[in-house]
Amino acid sequence: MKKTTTLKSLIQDKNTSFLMEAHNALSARIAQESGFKGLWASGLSISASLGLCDRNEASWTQILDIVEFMSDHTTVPILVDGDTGFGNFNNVRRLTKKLCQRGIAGVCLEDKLFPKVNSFISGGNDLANADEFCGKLRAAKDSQLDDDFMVVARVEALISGLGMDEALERAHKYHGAGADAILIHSKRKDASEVLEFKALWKDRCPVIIVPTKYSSVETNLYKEAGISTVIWANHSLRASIHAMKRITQQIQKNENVSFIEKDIATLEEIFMLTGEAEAQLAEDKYLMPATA
Ligand code: SPV
Ligand code: MG
Repeated sequence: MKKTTTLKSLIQDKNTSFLMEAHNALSARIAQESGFKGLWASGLSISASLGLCDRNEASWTQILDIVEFMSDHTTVPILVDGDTGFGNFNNVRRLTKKLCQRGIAGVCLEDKLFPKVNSFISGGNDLANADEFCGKLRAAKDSQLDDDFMVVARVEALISGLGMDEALERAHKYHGAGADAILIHSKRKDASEVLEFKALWKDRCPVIIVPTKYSSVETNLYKEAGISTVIWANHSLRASIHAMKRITQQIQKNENVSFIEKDIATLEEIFMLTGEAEAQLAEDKYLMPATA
C-alpha cells in the first residue's frame, strides 16, 4: 500500500492509532522497528537536534532534506509537522508538492503566524486570521500530488487561551476548507479540554491529539472517546538527550569506556540500522561485474 494510503487509513480508522516522533533517519528507523505504524516528523525535535529553537530557524528546505532521509529509511508513513507552512498560501503550495515528491504521506499546518514559536513557550502564540489559514489549507489540498495525501489542520485556540467556542469555530472552518483531520492542541495537565472538544466535535472528521503536557492520562480514555490518532511528539529526542548526557558524563568522569559497554548500542546494532548487510550483498553483485 502507498504510504499516503496507509496514513489515511491510520487516521480514518475507528481504532485509535499512534504516531511516534522521529527527528532523523535513525530515530525514524528505530521507531518503525519498535512497531509503530506511522511517524511524526516533529518540528521541535528536528530543530532541537540541529541545535535550533522551535521558531522556524531552520529553513523549510532544510526540514525537507531531513524528512526525505527519514522517508528513504523507512516504509511506514510520515506526517510532517509543517508549522505554519513557512509563509503564505504560496509557500504552502510549494511545500506540499515537495513533500509529496519526497515520499511524505501528510502535512500538519497550524494556525499561528510565521515565524511560529513552540506552543509550550509563553508569548508568541498569536493566531492567524482563520480565513487566511483556510486559504492555506485549500492551497495544500489543491497542490497535493497524491489523492490520499493528508492535510491536517492544527487548532491553536486553546493554547492561545481563546476558549472552546473559538476552537470549534476554527475547526469547522478548517474542515470546510478541506482539512482531512483536526489536531486539537492543549497545554493543560489533564485531557479535559481535548476530550471536551472531541465530544462537541463528534465525528465530523478525525481528531488528533498530542499528549505532551497531559502525559499521565490513561490512553484508554482516548480510545473510548474515539480519538483518531495520538502523537507521542518528542519522546525519542528526550530519551536520547538523557542517554547521551548520562554516558558522556560517565566517560568524562572515569576516563574509561569499558564499564559502559553494556549500556550502549553495539556496532552491530548500528550496522543493522543502516543496512550494512544489504550493501555488502550489493557489493558482491555490482562491484566487480562479470566480464563477458
Ligand atoms: C512538535 O512536535 O514540533 C509539535 C508538537 O508541534 S508540540 O511541540 O507539542 O507543539
Ligand atoms: Mg511543532
